Amino acid sequence: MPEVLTQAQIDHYRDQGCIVLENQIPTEWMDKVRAEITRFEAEAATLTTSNDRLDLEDSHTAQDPRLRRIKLPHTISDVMRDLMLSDHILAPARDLIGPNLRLHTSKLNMKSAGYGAAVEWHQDYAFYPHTNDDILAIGVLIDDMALENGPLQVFPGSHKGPVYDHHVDGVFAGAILPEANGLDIKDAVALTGPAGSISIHHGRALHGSALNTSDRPRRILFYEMMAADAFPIMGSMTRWDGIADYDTRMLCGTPTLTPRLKDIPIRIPQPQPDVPISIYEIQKGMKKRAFDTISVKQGDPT
Ligand SMILES: O=C(O)CCC(=O)C(=O)O
Repeated sequence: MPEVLTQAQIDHYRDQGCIVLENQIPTEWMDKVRAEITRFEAEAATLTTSNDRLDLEDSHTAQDPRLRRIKLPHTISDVMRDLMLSDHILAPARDLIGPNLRLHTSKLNMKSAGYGAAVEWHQDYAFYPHTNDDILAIGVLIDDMALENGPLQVFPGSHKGPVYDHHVDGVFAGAILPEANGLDIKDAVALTGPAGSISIHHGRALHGSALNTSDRPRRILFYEMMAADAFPIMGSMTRWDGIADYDTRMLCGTPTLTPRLKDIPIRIPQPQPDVPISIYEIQKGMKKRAFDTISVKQGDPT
């Protein structure tokens, strides 16, 4: 029996590779998360370059601080760790990929009003291929998400298709151009909804997001996780410091030493570019970018 999702929601996710669940996170939680963001923004104002906690926009200056990502927030914020471990996040994940869950990573992507960076089209699975694809990302919508402030966009059904070649000139660039792969951007849907909603996208779903051209922020707190029996394939960008460290990332359930294998397409994200490990830096390897002008249609939020 599912814990929180209806069978219709589970079927929708399995068919589309994405779903928005509106108003999942109580206001008290959202207030605490926003207070934490304010704390990190104050820290960003003291920096001139990105560090291992905070990733700054290229246009960041001390006078005009511009934070684009809080890295691994669950390791530097008790609030964001506790939210990650709560049933608000884990119960829907368990309904979709089972009781034994391991964290892959967390990040809080900020698109500030008027300039927030685009994220080019990619599949998370292209960055971290595993032995099976019971892999998903839960996004906590910190702000109301509409077409103009750069919501996540997904090609529905793409999680059942190929793993696209995210290389440029033989080097992993962490992105693809939809039109060069026979995809029409008009088919993408935007995962919009009120603050406090969560989005869920499948690890193989092709997704990206445009610049924030609005006068309000767009912030999403992502928790990316997988079934505990999905093990990284050699060459995956998954951090691996041995099994003991790996098992500290268990979110719930029990770990295993027996990977489950699924017959799915795999492409190794190697060789890596000689840049910091950040999707924004890796995607600079693209010679052409998709997110200059784009129109999207509203996704089905059910
Ligand atoms: O923040 C976004 O809109 C997209 C984030 C994403 O896909 C990523 O960081 O891998």
